[in-house]
Amino acid sequence: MAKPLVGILMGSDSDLPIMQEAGAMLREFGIEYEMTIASAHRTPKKVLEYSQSAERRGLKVIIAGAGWAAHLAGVVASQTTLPVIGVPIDSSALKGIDALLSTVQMPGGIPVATMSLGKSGAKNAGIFAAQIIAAADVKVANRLKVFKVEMEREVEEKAKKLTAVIAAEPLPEAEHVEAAGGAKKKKPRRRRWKKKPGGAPAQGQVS
Ligand code: C2R
Repeated sequence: MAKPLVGILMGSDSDLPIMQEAGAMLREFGIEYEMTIASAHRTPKKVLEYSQSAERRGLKVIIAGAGWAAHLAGVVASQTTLPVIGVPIDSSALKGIDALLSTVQMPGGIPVATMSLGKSGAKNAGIFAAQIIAAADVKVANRLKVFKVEMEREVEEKAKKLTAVIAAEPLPEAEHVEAAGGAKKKKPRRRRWKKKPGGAPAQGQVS
């Protein structure tokens, strides 16, 4: 088996249902990866060891996902020059706004490429890692191109289906007209009462 090129870290096993989306994308592009749990808060020594040895072990990109006060990606980025992709996870009572801000708001000098919250963020992290690797790997670059074309085709198929559904099902307004026996009848216009000429002037009116 080839050496892993991407390391996926997560702060807790509770992050796995989200972070496995990143792994799924890497598999789609044929990129070897490794996955483990490490926490800057709970296992700081492991995080330091992992990020300091990552480049030596052949990793090209690190993806770090964490919820709550998510310091994991930032701490990893402080220990390596490899690109670090952060995935904020919406696992807290604040629905991830805490993780988003603590992942994205890195001080100058220590960048973390922060993805969107949750599953789509983890999926994008996998794609983004593949894009970094594709800069020096034609095979991965070609797979990414195919992925984009397929995505476009899927959306076009959905659009065609939607057009067919709309054509087959009349809109509620049209149904209403049909049920009434044809075209909708116009409501008769109410005539406005006109004052007779020479009638009593209204109160306050100057004659
Ligand atoms: P538990 O479910 O284990 O209580 O973890 C994890 O990523 C998880 O989303 C709750 C949340 O704590 C997060 N966590 C961090 C870090 N370590 C764990 N944000 C860290 O180092 O930043």
